[in-house]
Amino acid sequence: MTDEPLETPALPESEPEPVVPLTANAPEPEPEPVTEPEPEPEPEPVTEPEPEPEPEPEPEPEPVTEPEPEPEPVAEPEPVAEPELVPEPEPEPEPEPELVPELARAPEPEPVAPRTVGRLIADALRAAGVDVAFTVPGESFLGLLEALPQVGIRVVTTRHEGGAAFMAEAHGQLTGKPAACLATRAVGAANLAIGIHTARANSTPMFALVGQVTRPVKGREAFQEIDLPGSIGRMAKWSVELETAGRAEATLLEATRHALGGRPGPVVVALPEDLLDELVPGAAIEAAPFRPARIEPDDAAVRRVLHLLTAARRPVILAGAGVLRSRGTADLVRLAELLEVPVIASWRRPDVFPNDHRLYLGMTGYGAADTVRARLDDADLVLVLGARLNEIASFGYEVPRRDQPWIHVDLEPRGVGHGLGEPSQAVVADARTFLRVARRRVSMGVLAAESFDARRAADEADRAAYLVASIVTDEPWSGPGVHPGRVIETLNRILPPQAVVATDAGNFAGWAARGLHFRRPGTFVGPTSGAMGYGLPAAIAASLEHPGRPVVALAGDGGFAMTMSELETAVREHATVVALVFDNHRYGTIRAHQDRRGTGAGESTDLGPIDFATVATALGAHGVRVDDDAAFEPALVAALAAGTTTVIHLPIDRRWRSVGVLDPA
Ligand SMILES: Cc1ncc(C[n+]2csc(CCOP(=O)(O)OP(=O)(O)O)c2C)c(N)n1
Ligand SMILES: [Mg+2]
Repeated sequence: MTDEPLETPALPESEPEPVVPLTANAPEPEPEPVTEPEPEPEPEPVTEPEPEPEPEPEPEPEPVTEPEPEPEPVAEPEPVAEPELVPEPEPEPEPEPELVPELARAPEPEPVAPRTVGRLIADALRAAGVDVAFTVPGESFLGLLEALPQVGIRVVTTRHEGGAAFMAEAHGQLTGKPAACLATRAVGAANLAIGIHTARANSTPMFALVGQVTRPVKGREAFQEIDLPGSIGRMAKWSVELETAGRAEATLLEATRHALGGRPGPVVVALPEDLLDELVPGAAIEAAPFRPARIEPDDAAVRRVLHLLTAARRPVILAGAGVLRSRGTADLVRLAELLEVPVIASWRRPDVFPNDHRLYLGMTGYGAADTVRARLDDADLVLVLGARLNEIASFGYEVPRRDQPWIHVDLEPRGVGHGLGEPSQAVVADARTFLRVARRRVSMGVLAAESFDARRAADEADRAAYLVASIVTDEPWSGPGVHPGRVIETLNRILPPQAVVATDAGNFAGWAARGLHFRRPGTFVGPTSGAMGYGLPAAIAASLEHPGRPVVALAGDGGFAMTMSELETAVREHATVVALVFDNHRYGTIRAHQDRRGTGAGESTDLGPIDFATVATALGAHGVRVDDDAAFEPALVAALAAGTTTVIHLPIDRRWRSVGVLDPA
């Protein structure tokens, strides 16, 4: 329902052949305004086919009814012997659905005058692009809950507010459009907290709406009363408690601006119960649909970035969520090709660049192939594009090194004070606008064939080394249980390119981080907060957003058990998720930390068995246990075809410590 016609790139067809590098004397192009095309009408929803497992994903049949099909943006690696100075002819860049202008097109609800504050808030949410809300209901916000369906917002009831918040976060991460999660007073708010933190870490727009005690009892230690803005509100990007009906409209507009504007994030709005049923007198001020600005970079800054990039010997681009949110992947692919600069994905953003592209060199963070850090260390320039450089993504704030030249292009570039050295250049821009301006500039450059050829040869060698380092199947091991790497290899073979994967947190995720391949943007969701319990709810949200697409959740036994009651939500809402539970009967990540410390191994990290297949069937889903590698593929194929939610329980040899590390004991 959010997928839209794809935008054509700004570059003219007759663009001069790409040339590298730019020189200081490169002709000045006429500045072209980077204006977004007017939003087009939303297409009719497209019914997607039932997922059909594709045993042979290559060559890919283009799924005809899939709204995002597009040619793979990049051809297969070219023969090394070909002394091409210029990359292959420019394909139509992968068109990507515009996500934000849609906000301006949300169907206007019928005006109601007078309307309740609850209805006014529902109208404001709808105008902000919210089309789904996740909740455990409470008596404190019924006046809002009842109004949501009236304005066309789907309400999904969950089993725990943590699940609701994770689902809203995943929806926002996947689509760029905010979802809402609703909870009651202190108790519901406390349960929402993990999702608010996750949305903050992921820069995901989200509305967390929390019912508050009535105004007459406020401050009197009322039932489930806490200072909401002062507690969970402080985990959010912005928070507020509504005090009067007269302020409701302006406050919701302000909340929208904070959720979507600049670096997006979650907002918490506390709603006194008695306020929601008050009538708002007179004609309502029409909520101005909010559309985050495309922030165009300073032209001189872009030129300087390009000069630095082309003058460097071993540059690399580190790309993050900003590229995904601005739908800039196709532009990134083209710029990388034009400049022959390889791309590394920031942690938990593996879908930011097609992983089968010859210039893709892996993902940072937990589970990274050894070559990833080595290549970044070897770079004489790192262009950090739309990535926040958090602790995990930056290998403990060691990439970029303090003595390493780097450039930060971001809506809110990092200043000093985050443990990183100062960037050589900081550019305030959204990733896609930056990439488009840069691409136009590059087309004006002057060719230096030697430099281009040298880069291409180095890139081919780097790619070959990365491919070897990202193999996750080659340990000599024969059981018991399944080999996590072989599970990943099977997923690579079976899942079609439009499949969405959601991951939980834990050591099991290392195999996927290193070995699972993504070919299209918008096909992965994960918590950069490292929050356990995320995988299943996130997958449910993805399946509700993309009905008919294969959606796979990856989780450990610890994380899955935290939110597995949401299986009933999945069944009730007709989500079709395939949940893989990697079961080692322990909090394996923490056990690995204990082993590294050399003390207290096993203390508090051992868990008892859970029969996850039986749990699944008890909650109305399908469940199957797979005890060896041979049984996994048929189980996966059957689950993808089942048209319902299925849990595949995968017992894991407890000797696995983490990806590639098998305990000899
Ligand atoms: C909500 C939450 N609580 C605690 C942690 C700390 N933690 C990180 S990984 C982990 C264990 C994960 O266990 P499991 O899901 O079984 O995956 P495994 O590491 O065994 O593969 C824990 C407890 C966390 N990240 N999130
Ligand atoms: Mg475990």
